[in-house]
Amino acid sequence: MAMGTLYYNWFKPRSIAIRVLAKLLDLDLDFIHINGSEDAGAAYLALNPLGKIPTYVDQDGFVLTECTAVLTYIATQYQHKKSLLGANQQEYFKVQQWLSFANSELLVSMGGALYPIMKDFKTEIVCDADDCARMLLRELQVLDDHLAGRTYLVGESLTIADLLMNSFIGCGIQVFHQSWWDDYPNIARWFLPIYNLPENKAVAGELAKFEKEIPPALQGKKAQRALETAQVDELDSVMLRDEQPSAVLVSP
Ligand SMILES: N[C@@H](CCC(=O)N[C@@H](CS)C(=O)NCC(=O)O)C(=O)O
Repeated sequence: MAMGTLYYNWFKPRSIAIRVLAKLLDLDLDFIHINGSEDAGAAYLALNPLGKIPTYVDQDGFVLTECTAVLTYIATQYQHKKSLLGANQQEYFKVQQWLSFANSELLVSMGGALYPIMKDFKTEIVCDADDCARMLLRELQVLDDHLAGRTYLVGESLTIADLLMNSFIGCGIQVFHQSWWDDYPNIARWFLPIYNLPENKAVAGELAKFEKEIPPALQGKKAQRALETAQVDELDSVMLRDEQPSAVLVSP
């Protein structure tokens, strides 16, 4: 008998880290693919009234929704196999902090910034794309600053916070690869070794590289600097043009 059932969706990032966790812990889970809330049947809605993904059902029938709760629950249940919750109580809560940051800040901004670019994604847009872009860049900077000199988000070993954050950053890097590698060197250095873990690769596959038209606000720091230089040049030439008549006026 399987140790539990994960209702997931191949393409939705909130399911990826749980599947990677199951591999790292060598768990025998059943996996049931759910398309989305719109066509979730009555049986699934009884487990998760919003019809959202993921949902986990333990072997004794205990039902849990919300990806961060599911990750924490499974990691706690099987902590004896591998510790992925931090080395002490403070690290445990730092893990919770980064799970929440990833799920309720970074992924939300990234979704709002990404969906208009990936026009083939059908989804509900819940916030303005420009606001999301601004927030996303601030959050990425916070993450990059935090990861300076660190291998993992919390403490000295891999935790579920790394798994969740890595799956979300992976979604973004596939689209913003032109700028993120350069703009966020600490994220890049942290990202690859975790992405390349065999357990992660088995779930997430090779990192795709989409060539999409990126709006100026998200083109990265180099593009931003080029834009600012162009604006300063333009301003200088306007000022020079404006100065000429007065120079003529005061000349004898
Ligand atoms: N707060 C929930 C959010 C779940 C959620 O929004 N999942 C998305 C997939 S990543 C979903 O179910 N989207 C499909 C839909 O809304 O139809 C969690 O953290 O698990």
